[in-house]
Amino acid sequence: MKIDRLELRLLKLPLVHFFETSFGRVYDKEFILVRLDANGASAYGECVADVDPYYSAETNETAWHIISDFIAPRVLGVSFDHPRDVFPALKAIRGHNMAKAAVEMAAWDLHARLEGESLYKTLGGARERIASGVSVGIQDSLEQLATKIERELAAGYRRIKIKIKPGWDVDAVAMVRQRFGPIPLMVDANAAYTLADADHLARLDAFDLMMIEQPLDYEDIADHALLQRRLKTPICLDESIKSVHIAEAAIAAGACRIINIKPGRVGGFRESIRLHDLCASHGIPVWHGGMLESGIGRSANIHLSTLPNFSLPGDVAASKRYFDPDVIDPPVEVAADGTIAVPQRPGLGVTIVDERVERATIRYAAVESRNVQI
Ligand code: OSB
Ligand code: MG
Repeated sequence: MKIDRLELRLLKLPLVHFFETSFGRVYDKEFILVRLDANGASAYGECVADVDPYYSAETNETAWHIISDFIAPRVLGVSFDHPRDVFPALKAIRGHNMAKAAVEMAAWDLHARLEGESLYKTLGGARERIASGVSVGIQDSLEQLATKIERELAAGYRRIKIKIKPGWDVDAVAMVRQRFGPIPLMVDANAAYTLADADHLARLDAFDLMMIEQPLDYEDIADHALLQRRLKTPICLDESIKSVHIAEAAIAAGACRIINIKPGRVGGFRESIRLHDLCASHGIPVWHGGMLESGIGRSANIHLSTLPNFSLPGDVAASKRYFDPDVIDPPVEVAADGTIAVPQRPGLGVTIVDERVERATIRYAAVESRNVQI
């Protein structure tokens, strides 16, 4: 496929409920949507960068800059035999995995559409339904947290994750266990602690959690290895796993027993598949993370979650928890058994409502190959 047009949009959608992590509270979702055109088909990739550099160093502004000034000239007018060739073609650009992933994932969608095949098949997945879990943010009170969890359990979700931070951790977990009993439960600290908190974090061992996600700094593999030795609860790394190479080091160091995969964090589907395979070869289970994606990014996550080592429920939940309406119609829905059906039509296999995309667009640019000098 020869990519002959790249379009960028910055979209802003209000969130149904605010979402709070250890690094702050958000009320809206602003994200870049990439569209690629080739051979008469068009395809989409959603960038998971945010307004601010709190989850990772990238932001929407940096991603816009890197995609327009450095990635577009390396893909426009270029014939790719397969989308797995896109990430290597961007090797000269250091970092900026979220920007790279948005374009690379659009190339996978494009390839799958041109082949007339559902994306999960192109990615090498097999299952037709995926297990869905939810990530419940920090609330204003424990009572509010209990109300939210009650609603998610009633909807059928297969596991509950709660966000924690110093001052909202052991008491919150104790409340959930006391109110809801032995449900599949885990916590995510988004790097809010240091090794000096090890004794405090070890108090969580009493609650039989599935895992504790990213307790320490995003750069800190060595301290996670020390902490894992002091905890019975498995550590799952998120922010720290910025590449397959870092994952190898983290596994070798014993820094985690589980890894969460977000394609945006590692540079797209190709690298996510490599990470998935690496984890499988070490007996490390993986699950699919979420970044409050719209239905477009969410459906990409659903497709990747069909690979065999995604053996734990992911943070891939129904559209209506986030956006009303979503930019796809029908939205992503969760069945009463806590599973989501994998779209079977070519590519992402969802219907994007152009008029909703248009209405949410706050910035737009398009580049065509004939205008570009490489
Ligand atoms: O750490 O997994 C995280 C959302 C934004 C940034 C980081 C994270 C999250 C979530 C939400 O936990 C997952 C989702 O429901 O999309
Ligand atoms: Mg996380």
